[in-house]
Amino acid sequence: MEIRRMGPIGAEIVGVDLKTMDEATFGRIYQAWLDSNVICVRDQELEIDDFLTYSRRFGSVSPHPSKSTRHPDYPEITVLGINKFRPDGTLNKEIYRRGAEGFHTDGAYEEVPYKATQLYALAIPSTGGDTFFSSGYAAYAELPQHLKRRLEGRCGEFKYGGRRQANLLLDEEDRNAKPVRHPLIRAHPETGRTLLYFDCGKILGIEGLGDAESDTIIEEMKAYMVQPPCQYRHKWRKGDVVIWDNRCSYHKAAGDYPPEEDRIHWRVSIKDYAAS
Ligand SMILES: O=C(O)CCC(=O)C(=O)O
Ligand SMILES: [Fe+2]
Repeated sequence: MEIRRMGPIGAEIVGVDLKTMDEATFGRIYQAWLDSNVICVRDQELEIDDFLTYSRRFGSVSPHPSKSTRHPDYPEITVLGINKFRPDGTLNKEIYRRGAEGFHTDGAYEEVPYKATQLYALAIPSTGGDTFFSSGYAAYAELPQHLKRRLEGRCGEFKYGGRRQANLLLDEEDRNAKPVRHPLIRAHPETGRTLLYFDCGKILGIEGLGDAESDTIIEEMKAYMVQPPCQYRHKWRKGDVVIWDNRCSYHKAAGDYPPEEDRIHWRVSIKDYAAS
């Protein structure tokens, strides 16, 4: 097995079969993931059960609240990119552009947010459809002192769909979940490194601040989410298994591939065993 760092974040792993690797090999993969925020294992041939078994090495697999996009036989699997066209032939943008509205972290609306998200690429378009990643550590490091001071010890309030109420992928009865609170500046539970935990598409406001200041600071934080060179652009190949750490990274789908082509992934949300 070879692990190739792609820069300050992102690593590509080749020469391993995730179905048969041993514990020591998984240990190296897990460490590369902690070191790189996001990793891609290339060239895998997996059935759903193989994908779930591998995913469970990282934590417990938790069904996504969007019920309409779950796999019919495996609720813990979300399928990205299917049923893109409505019966009348129009493109459903919620599905086609899922994850493309801005850099975000998955599951900030959960009491215990997802530790990781993992995707397995089943079909890849001829052009476009990349995924962009950036680092929550770098975002924190570059925040100006006045923002660090204002945010230290404060929580954000988060909800699926955020201030725009972008919740069309949820069933109607699931749209009124209570907002949850998370500290905006925190240490990563495994690496100990300090990071900015933030998602402008899910945050409602910053506790203890008035609406105007909260909105202003949210706009300011947004500007720090992508810090070149701490970014990685993933160009998908069929058979890729990509896992990102939602605790210390942000990501965004390009949302730009030819809609008539397939771009299909199995996707799981993973929580820490201790937390679930
Ligand atoms: O399809 C992608 O590239 C990523 C979509 C996304 O944001 C997610 O699956 O959480
Ligand atoms: Fe996402």
